[in-house]
Amino acid sequence: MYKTHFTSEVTPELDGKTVFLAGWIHTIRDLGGKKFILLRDRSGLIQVVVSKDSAAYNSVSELTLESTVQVEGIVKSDKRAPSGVEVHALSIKPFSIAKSPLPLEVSGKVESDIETRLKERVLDLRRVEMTSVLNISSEVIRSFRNTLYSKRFIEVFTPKIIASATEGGAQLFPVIYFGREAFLAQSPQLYKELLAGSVERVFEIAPAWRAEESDTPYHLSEFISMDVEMAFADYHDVMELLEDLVTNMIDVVKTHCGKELAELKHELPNITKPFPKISYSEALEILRGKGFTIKFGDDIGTPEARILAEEVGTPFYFLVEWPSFTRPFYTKSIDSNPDLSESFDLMYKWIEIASGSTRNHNRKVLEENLRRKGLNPENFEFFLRWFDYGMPPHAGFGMGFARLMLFFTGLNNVKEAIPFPRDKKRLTP
Ligand code: AMO
Repeated sequence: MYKTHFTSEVTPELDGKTVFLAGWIHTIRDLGGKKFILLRDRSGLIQVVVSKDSAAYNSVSELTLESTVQVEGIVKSDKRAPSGVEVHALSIKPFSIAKSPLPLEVSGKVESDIETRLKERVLDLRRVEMTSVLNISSEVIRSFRNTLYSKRFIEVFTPKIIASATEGGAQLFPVIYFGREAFLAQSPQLYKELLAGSVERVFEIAPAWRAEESDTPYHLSEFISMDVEMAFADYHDVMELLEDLVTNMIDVVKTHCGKELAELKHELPNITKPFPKISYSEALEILRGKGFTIKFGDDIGTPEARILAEEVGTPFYFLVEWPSFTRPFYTKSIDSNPDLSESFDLMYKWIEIASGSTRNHNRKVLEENLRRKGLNPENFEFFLRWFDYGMPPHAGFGMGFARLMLFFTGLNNVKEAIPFPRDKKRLTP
């Protein structure tokens, strides 16, 4: 056992007790014959005092910033210490002495650009800000799972090596599968639908791959997709579910991550349900009123979404009922107006963080939609044949985890929000 406590667990009540701590040398100062070490672990920092007459004193001289050590020491409650408590070292055992100087400063404010930070990522992840981002990420995922479990969803896993495109063909990564062409999944779409056709309510948190050519603050070539699929439900039902998921996450992060939000100097706004809904057609009207030339079927890009976000005035809103031909083949059209679909995007300001729809559960219509998109229904037989055997009406959505984290952390770039981003030019670390 290397440690008896995390540094955050060392409280004044432990005064006089011996503890074993393990972590990294955050800073060292030499003051009047005593050395003061700030020892860091994932939970925070604690001051370790090493006096000249202690056995630990000699081992301190070789310690560099970011070296890993075990400290055995006695807890002393002391109002002058940064956390009201400090540890007087009995012995310090180094595990790994870090090279000096460091390629990236871990303590203090980092002025490095994002390229350097991603290159020196493991040091960057040790910074208090990035540790906060990772802690918040974990709480967001925990909340997502808990809300879904409470609504009788089960967590599933779908194949990531697949035979055909689901979201439109251009962005697939091919792989060679025993001499045959296959692809990395862009989405669990078809498999989550089939699972909902068996067990009604499923979710998956898993990577998805898109060969994204463009380098934007919102695109990764590998991203974590939070997918939900629900039988006997339509797009209104899953939008309501999405509202519950997001507002519960906000409550959880506010309750459990106060320290992390403070480290990031980020405040979460109060969000109320339901989120505003703007139909695609209304959005066109608003944008035309603001001088945009935009016709039915055009995408709503970032400049347009910025205007809409301003108009709505709340961080989250839904853009609903997109033109049918702009959505994937599995999307259901509105019965009374087939040019439009039962679909939505959840927007955080100008960023699309989730998209979903009611799905089509009629085989004939699915085949027609595939043909209309220039795709061969025969290649989708592995999916379509199950629509002959009692597919329920169903709906669902996919949410981009890194984009969602922009809201929870106040960061501006998805590459900062996840530990090891993949993009066109980045395959390591
Ligand atoms: P869509 O293609 O809109 O829908 O993707 C769903 C969500 O995934 C996120 N996302 C990305 N995040 C980072 N980098 C990318 N390159 C990237 N591409 C997408 C976005 C987006 O809203 N099968 C449907 C979902 C469904 O209908 O259930 C789908 O994949 O936040």
